[in-house]
Amino acid sequence: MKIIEGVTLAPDACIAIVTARFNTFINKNLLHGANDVLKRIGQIADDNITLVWVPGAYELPLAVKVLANTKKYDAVIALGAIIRGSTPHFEYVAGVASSGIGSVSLNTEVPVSFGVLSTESIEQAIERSGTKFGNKGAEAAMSALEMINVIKAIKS
Ligand code: INI
Repeated sequence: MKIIEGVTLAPDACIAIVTARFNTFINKNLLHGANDVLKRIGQIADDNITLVWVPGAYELPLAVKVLANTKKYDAVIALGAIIRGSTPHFEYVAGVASSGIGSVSLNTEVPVSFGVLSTESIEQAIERSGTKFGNKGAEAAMSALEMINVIKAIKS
């Protein structure tokens, strides 16, 4: 049996990270987690990482799509935090972000990682951005590293 499994070392990879500015105090910790994993585990040089800031999670899919279509990046990582308020706005932003980001990956065949938190409260977002429950940005970076190698192995 031939088994394809991605490793997480990708020293020659070029990565784009798109980060939403909305809820920056959470997102900067997601970004820190993603960067740490790319450099320390992926062994990716700082020069091979491009960071793009967008206004909010709603804008993530378009930036991710344009980056993926350049074919300059082996993976794109989307980071953001959508925190429920007292109106339905949360649902609209979360829906567009998750379906939009997901469809870019399928349409371009460029691995795209979803490091976007959707939480009921600020506390839940803090817990998932480098405290009690890990760091969604770090998780997304690990997935990107693995998927780069899985897709490369499938295509080779
Ligand atoms: N953007 C977020 O990234 N997170 C949120 O929690 C959020 N909420 O709840 O409003 C949010 N809204 C802004 C949105 O992403 C767009 O930037 C804005 O609507 C302009 O298009």
